[in-house]
Amino acid sequence: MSCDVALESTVIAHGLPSPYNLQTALSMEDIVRSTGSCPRTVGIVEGEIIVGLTQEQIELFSSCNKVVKAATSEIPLVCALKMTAATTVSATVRLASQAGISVMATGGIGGVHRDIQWDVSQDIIELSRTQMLVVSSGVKSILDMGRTLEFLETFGVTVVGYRTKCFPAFHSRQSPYEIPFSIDTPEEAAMVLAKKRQTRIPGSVLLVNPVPEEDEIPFAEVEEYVIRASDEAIQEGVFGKKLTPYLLKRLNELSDGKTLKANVSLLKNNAELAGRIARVIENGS
Ligand code: PSU
Ligand code: MN
Repeated sequence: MSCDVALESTVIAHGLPSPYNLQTALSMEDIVRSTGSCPRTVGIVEGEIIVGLTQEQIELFSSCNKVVKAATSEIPLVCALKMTAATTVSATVRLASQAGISVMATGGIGGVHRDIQWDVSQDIIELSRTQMLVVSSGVKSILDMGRTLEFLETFGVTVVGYRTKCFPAFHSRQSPYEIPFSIDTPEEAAMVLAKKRQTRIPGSVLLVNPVPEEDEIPFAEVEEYVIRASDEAIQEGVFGKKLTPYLLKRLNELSDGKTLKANVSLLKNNAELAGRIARVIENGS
């Protein structure tokens, strides 16, 4: 088994502002390397699927405003039309799995949005059908966490906390939601994935790893920003693919950069844990 760790490119192209996007993407790769694993950032360049973007390609994703955002369902379209697309968690999980990779690191997965309009991310559907271990800091705080957790349950995604029994809320370590199961080591994480494979249960293991303490923002504070930003999105008629990038940008402005700092910190922390888990898997758990 390879000790590759897949990384997504939507967070580079549409999630983080420049120059933090490029810096973070490259540091995540370095951190994965420092654990002895091999980073493979996934993206689609002029219609070609790349599992392991070069530094130049990562630079392109972080600076070019023609990069579209592709979920799994859009992979055939952007390939046929020879477009350049950043892959979301759903597309990354699918493409990385097809390339034989079993571990991925991201910030937060998509889920059920809070607004009145029905908006549920393909991430959950993909996690229900592709076997992968995905390290994230929960779901994005801009989402409806309760409903997202119910959706994860309905779709049979195995959710487990890393040294926590509280479902982390991305920018915060705490939330009102509990997780019944938690593990403490990369070895246990690898074992959970191995058991999911042995029992032939489709879908992923979502390992939720709270943001490092020094960079967390209290839950109630983030809630305030999210409520305000969501109201503004409704007023300005922002929805669909543009909603997540819009809200992340507004949160950063409202929090005076604190949400960005937390976002970068948790991405690096997740890359490290994913790298350590991939090493354990490679060594044959
Ligand atoms: N979390 C972040 N920033 C992001 C994303 C998640 O902090 O940019 C991206 C991921 O790629 C995720 C996607 O898969 O947002 C979900 O988008 P949507 O809600 O449109 O499905
Ligand atoms: Mn959506």
